[in-house]
Amino acid sequence: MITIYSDDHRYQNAQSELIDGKLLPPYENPSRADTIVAHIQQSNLGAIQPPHEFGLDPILQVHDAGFVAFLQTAWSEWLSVQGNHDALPLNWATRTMRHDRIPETIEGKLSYYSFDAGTPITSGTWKAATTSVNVALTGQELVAKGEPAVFALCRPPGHHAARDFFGGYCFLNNAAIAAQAFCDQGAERVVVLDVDYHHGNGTQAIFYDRPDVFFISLHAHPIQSYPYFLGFEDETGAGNGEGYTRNYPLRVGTNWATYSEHLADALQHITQYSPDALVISLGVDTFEKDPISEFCFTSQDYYSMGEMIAQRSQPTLIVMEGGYAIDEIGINVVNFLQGFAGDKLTQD
Ligand code: FKS
Ligand code: ZN
Repeated sequence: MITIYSDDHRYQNAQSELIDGKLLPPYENPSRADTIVAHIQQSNLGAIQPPHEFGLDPILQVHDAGFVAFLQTAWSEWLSVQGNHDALPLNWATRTMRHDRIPETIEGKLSYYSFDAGTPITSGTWKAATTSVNVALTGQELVAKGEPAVFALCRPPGHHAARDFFGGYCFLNNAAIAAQAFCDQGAERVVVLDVDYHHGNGTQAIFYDRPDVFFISLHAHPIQSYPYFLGFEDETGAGNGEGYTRNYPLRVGTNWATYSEHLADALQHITQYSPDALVISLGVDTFEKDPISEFCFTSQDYYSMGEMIAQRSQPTLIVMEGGYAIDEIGINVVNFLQGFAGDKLTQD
């Protein structure tokens, strides 16, 4: 299986992350992708290729133009007002407040265009986020040209980013942009299967009222876990998209035995839909030792998961999302990819 990767992910390298009431060294840091690519190099998985540039057009098929313009200039505006430290929002328009006025100042725009305070914008954020999109789109192009499966080693991740807001370490929604590219190239039905620990609220919202992209997600129950306000079972799509969103919220402590039963159900729905292409939002933060998550997968479970999903045999783009147990992140991703490719386990 071909991997698409660029060192430019290292441009997203924040000083700290606001989490659990503390400013800590970021969990979402460059060593994540560096470790994954090192493990792929040591495995027999296949070639690693660089992305190429796709420009803003495919991004603007999914994201709001004002939001994209904001992301592009946010750092330089912040730098001139606040100085050379990471930019973070501090407040949001919640119940009874207005959502129809876009502030003029950078502090206000950060608030308007975000949904959490754990996603720092840095000097390199735009470079890293657009490279991450190019990684996904380069993979998408190879799949569209006939590669059965490609791994897009995206960083920063994307699935929490919606049409016009960032958050959850995500700025641009790599998986959604790739799914949209399949549609724009003539695919009639695309599935996004999201197996990250956290609900992919951004991807769901982007495609919620559309029947041509079916979003299916297994994740920690939003009543217990981030992002809290989307990903419940009764969210099934709207308008023409009714029936083309499916959520499997699972309780904290879920292991592979329980998870795989729900995954089997999800895969049946995928088969019935008969998609032209499959995009997998792959997070390995379902791992038992993940520092910010509470499912109980073992490293071997990722091989089983890859194997199980591969049985559908649709053209597949695998897009990297979360996973924070640095010591095992490479093993877990390679295990999934080898399970998917039907390769022999080289490491466990
Ligand atoms: C824990 C609070 C955790 C932030 C969680 C962000 C998760 C990001 C991710 C992605 F794939 F996008 F990277 N707050 N007490 O893993 O879903
Ligand atoms: Zn996650």
